[in-house]
Amino acid sequence: MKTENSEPTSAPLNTNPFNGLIIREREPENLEFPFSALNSFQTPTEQFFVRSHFPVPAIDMKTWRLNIEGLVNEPMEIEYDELRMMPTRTVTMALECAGNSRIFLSPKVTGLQWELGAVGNAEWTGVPLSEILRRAGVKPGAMEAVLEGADSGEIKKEPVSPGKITYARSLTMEKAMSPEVILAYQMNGEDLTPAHGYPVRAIVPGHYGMASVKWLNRILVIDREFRGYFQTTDYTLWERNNGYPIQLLPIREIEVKAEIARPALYEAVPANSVYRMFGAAWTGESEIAKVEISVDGAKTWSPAQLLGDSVKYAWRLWEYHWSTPAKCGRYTVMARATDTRGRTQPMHRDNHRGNYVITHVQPIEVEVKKPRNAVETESYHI
Ligand SMILES: Nc1nc2c(c(=O)[nH]1)N[C@H]1C(S)=C(S)[C@@H](COP(=O)(O)O)O[C@H]1N2
Ligand SMILES: [Mo]
Repeated sequence: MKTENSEPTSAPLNTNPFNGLIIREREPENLEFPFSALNSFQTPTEQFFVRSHFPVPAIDMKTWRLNIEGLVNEPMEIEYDELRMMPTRTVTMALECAGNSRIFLSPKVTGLQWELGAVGNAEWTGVPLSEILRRAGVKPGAMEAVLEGADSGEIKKEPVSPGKITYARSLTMEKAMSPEVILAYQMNGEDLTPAHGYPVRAIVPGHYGMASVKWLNRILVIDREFRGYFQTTDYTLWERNNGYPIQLLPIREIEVKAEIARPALYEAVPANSVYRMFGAAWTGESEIAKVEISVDGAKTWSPAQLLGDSVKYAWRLWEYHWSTPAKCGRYTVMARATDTRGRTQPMHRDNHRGNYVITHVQPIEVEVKKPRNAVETESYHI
């Protein structure tokens, strides 16, 4: 077996050489990973998607401090050098934006029109948040820890913000104290880049990307539910009972999902040959149990092979050798993941999810064609 950072068993054959990112928005910069270029367990930093609501904040490292305040015995100001001397932990985590795959929704919904690539899997190193909270001493009655970034601005598109706001999200005390939640200063073994939150960002494994606050400069412990814009006005879902909305809740945990990197949408696939389908699957507080493939419009499903070892919170690469039909034409392929808690991706979109948490099985249409040399041979005989 292989270690968590090794490459898949067999090297992908039909690798897309494209190495850059797709622009979804110029300012603030929002960039997508071209998912069909997926080629490794760990997403290289330069290919990791970027999701920012405001411009990258200017940070002066001479005056930068991480402030721990609120319901704590000892409020603290931690300098960057101090933080780097504290006990460390490294986690590999699939970070997916809650709006990933939005472009597939019909009718179209508002928000950045992400395809498959608002997700990446990187190795993050930093200090466990629990370590810092323990040092500060959380007082009885503490309910949530608010993580605040240094970036701010006004959201002028719907839903508009109440004037200028700062990016902030809260964690329940239970999640904040979980050992996997870290304040990361390194990504893939190097210091964070400005786009990914330099000097320090939260990494919240198991939750959608919005929880992993970048450019972190304040942690506020509070005795109630945080009601900030990014978890009341935006990034929320209605909890329902028999279809009736009960209460508006912040989006938190990741749902199980598989994505197909190859074939890409409308890719020309050679007829009557073996095509290596390839992709990744991930889930929330659980692990991937299986990925299944259908090449006949969801009538039958066959197991894909899971590659490497399972690493909790990271994605799992998979492959499937598809014996393509002899008959040319349009075919539909699908991938469906199930996790060890028994949750499986739904076949259809639940519209109550609005413009977030897009995990229903995506049909990918491909064009099965005669291999090029076969076509050439034929025309030679004419
Ligand atoms: N301070 C701050 N943190 C933030 C955001 C932001 O706009 N500001 N965007 C969040 C969202 S919605 C996502 S999906 C992830 C994206 O992280 P990345 O840009 O490193 O991929 O960062 C999260 N943390
Ligand atoms: Mo996001």
